Amino acid sequence: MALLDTAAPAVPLGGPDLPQERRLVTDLPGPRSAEILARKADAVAAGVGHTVPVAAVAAGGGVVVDADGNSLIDLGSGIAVTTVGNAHPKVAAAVAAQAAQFTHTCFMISPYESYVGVAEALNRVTPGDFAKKSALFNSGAEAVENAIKIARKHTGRQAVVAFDHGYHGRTNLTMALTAKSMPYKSGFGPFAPEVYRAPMSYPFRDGLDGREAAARVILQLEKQIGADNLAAVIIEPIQGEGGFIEPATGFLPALSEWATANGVVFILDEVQTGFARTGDLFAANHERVVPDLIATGKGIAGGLPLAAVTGRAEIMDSPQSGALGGTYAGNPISCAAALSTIETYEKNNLVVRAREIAAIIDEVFTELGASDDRIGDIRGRGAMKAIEVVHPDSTDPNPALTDSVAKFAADHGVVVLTCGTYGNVIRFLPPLAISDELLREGLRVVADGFRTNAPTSATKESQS
Ligand code: PLZ
Repeated sequence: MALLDTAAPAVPLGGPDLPQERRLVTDLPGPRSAEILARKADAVAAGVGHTVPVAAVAAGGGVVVDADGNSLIDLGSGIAVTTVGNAHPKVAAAVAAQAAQFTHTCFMISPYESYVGVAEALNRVTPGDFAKKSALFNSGAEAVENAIKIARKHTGRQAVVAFDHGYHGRTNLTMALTAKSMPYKSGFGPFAPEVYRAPMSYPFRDGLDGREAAARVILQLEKQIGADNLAAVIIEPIQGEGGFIEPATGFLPALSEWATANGVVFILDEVQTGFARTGDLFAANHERVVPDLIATGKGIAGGLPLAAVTGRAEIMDSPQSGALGGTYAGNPISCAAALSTIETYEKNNLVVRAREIAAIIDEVFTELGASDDRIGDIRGRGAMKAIEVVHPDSTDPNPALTDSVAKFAADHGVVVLTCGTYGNVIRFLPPLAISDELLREGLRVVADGFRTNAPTSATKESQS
């Protein structure tokens, strides 16, 4: 009721025509957001957290606008989802048109063309020059689960290997694949059996080159599981929730070669890295790694829920008819959104935009990193970059400073996300629709967060 009182700011339409500015008209949260968040606390289960204390009413380009009329710079894209830009006009139009046509039939009851079109597009744009097939699902976790199901059916084997720091979802099997206990797994066992964990290549912390790190993994797989028992290896080419860990060059190709030589299905989880995010359409392309199966989601449909498994036709066809699917899997509205989203990546050559964004992030943080020894590592590719925050003159994780900087950014109208096993990584996932100016402004606020939180003894000589 209070939301309708006369002081309510007019709710703007989203999309790129929103004023592209950081504008705070209240402290955060403002009164309307505070009221909605109070209702959330009463009505929504405590397990469903939130990062920024604002209630969104519109978003587009590089901003999120809240219920009080505050306009925040978006450096998170709703966790790497609105890569083409929030409420992108082509996506919004495709959604509206499809919603007016039909909203659902269930693809398993009466199929429709847009699902087939999305499968054809995925078969064409994913890595690998061979016959492929796809199946669509509702979420990244569901895609990952199905990739494992397909690999097990194809190989007749059960064991699956995932990696330290890996994140694959919140369902039972994907919790088992996910490394981090708090908050994702704690109290939710027992977890799915026959899931094994191998050491990730983490150059900042292990000092190994790609071949050495792969040899360490392979020895473990051969000795502890046995290749003959192993259905699949699943890995994120750059880890997302685990800390934007980019394995050393050569690690992924070596694992992929070993898997192929041993009849193990090599699965890339590109739910977070996929669709132009890393400056390639898929992160696998960077080292020309070709997975047998690839799981995609997030950026696939401009914000509509959709995910997919795509891969070698003979593997994808292993499960019997009726074995894959779901009531909503490949919903027609999501498929319409995906078709215009994928077309936008290709027509607008958005991989190039992701690389431009990387250059700006590098410019700002290489300078800051040179003068602040709490910035341990700057890594990632394209519009998927991160800073690992440490205690001065060490590699000891510094989650307290990480949280302070993220809070400073939010208080000053910039949405940034944190991640990492040790909670000490600030990640940047801006929409590719953000302007250079807004990106620079957002990054400057984050940099100010480091300066504001700097005990003078903790920083090197300031340059300016
Ligand atoms: N695989 C690599 O990054 C989702 C999770 C946010 P869903 N990452 C964001 C949270 O706290 O729930 C993700 C991912 C990778 C799988 C998933 C799971 O995708 O669409 O969230 O199920």
